[in-house]
Amino acid sequence: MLFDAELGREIVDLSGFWHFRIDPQKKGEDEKWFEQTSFKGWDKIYAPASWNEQSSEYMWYMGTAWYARTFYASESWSDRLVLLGFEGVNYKAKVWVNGIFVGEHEGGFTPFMLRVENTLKLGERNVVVVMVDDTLNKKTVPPGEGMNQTYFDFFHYGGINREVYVLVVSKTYIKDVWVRTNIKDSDGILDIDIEAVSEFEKERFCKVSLKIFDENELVAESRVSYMASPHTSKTLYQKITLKSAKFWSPESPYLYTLRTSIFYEDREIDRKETRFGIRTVKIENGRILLNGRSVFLKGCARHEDFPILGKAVHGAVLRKDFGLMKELGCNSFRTSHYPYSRSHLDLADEYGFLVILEMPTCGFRRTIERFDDPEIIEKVKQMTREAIKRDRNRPSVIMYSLFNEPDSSYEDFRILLKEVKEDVKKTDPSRPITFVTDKHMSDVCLDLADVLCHNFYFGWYTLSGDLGAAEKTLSETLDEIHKKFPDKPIIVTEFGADAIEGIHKDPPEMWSEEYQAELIKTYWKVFLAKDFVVGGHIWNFADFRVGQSIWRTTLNRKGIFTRTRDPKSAVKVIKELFTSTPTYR
Ligand code: BDP
Repeated sequence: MLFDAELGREIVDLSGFWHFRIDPQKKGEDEKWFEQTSFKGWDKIYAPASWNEQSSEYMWYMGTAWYARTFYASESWSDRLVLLGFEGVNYKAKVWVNGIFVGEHEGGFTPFMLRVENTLKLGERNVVVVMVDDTLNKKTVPPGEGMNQTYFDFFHYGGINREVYVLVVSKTYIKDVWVRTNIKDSDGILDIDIEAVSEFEKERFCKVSLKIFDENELVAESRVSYMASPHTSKTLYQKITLKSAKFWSPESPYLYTLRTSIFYEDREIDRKETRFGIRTVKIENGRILLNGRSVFLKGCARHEDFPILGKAVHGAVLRKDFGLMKELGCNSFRTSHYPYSRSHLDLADEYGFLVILEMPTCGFRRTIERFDDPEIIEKVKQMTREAIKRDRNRPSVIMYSLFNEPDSSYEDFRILLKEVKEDVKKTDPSRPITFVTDKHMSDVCLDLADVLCHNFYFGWYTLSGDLGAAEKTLSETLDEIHKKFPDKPIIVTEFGADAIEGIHKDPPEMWSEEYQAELIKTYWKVFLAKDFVVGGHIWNFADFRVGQSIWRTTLNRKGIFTRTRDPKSAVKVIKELFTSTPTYR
């Protein structure tokens, strides 16, 4: 693992086998397991990957588990800052280096970084210990009460699910780069914020250089100087115009790279690379406009889920999935129901997908949460902020979905939604926001969304087995919503049916491959007949693992592919539907 963004910096990847020990009685902290240097008697587990499917012993384990490993800290790291980066630990993490507590984090799908240089022994092996706690409760995001009592419909995989690494940077370094893009005639207009942190004890006069490369060569550059004060962070702003720029779109996902460097006494002391694409997204007259053209979103909502790996979907699987989506004629997906990994979204930028970035805020029911609870509000804001900060440079991300199927038919949900929306507008005012509803006409929060996103299961959970009635009700419901909000575009963010591979019925019956294909065809026909419907996402791309219940046979089987990506009958039908539906309408 080497993130493009970190090229040019020193990075140590901590992927591999970690010492591992579950702690059902939660005694590890009292017994100071974090001070251990020998891990005899501990098991082994691979990270990044969830612990559950790596051994039958851990399959249904929910609780505290400890990870430990060593890494070598080079002597050349003296007088530098050392950061320990975690891309995603589900759900809570507490971290110690050489027995010293260095920080903690809550939320399984967003990254965090901890400063560790003061605890390191240079020229030696150092021990990092991570205590992970994936216990669900009513105040976790998403909430739940047990492995089989979740308020969300996907398996609760625990552990270090995404990469862990050590990043070594200069004491003056670039913490964040944010590139906003705009288009004026044939030019690309870039508004760039550079957040530079300085931890030197003295003031230092630094120069920052910005170089923009297209796919081949340097196309623009600029410089700015500033005084870096001790222990401060400073945001520098630059505006750059790229003459006759190449714009990003699904059919031509053109990416630029911004190389930001800090120079001190003419020596480059830090460098960060940021990829971006130039494109605009606007909601106007009931349409989603990408670079001024009205787009139609075709695709599947998905999950990060794969046998044995759990919630860590490795590069080979991602490559396979993007290839399949392209073949199907998809141009879009939603990161249901949490922000996907960085490499996942890197591919979306490269393959030209239009992504609705969803937050891990699923299962917000009034019976389990008070929507005005300051603790919940703060948690949701923090996770949302972390996700947006990570992904706001991505051209693929065209919209933020702040919740999936909350209890938005109650007025008090507005409190939470409004607060989060206001916060989002501070972190990134440039993108439309939405939330995904299953409440339809009884939803009292739709006015707060820029785009209306609805999930429909007529013909499955209701009007079961009756596709004629499903078609009629779908059509009438969409018309009713449109009548109430004529200026807002509608995306059907979920529709589908479970199909068990190998079950065939003529005429089509529920659970058969034919019924799934017919239902999708029926819905698609309705969408295309209504110009206010600007997209449809099938639920789901692939079968995915869920908890145990009388509702599911180990998997949610609404995938059009099996869990290991074999096609069901619907795939052929969808290919025809999607390839004959143009991206611009
Ligand atoms: C929707 C949920 C999704 C479920 C799906 C289903 O948003 O998480 O997996 O229903 O029941 O309501 O398959």
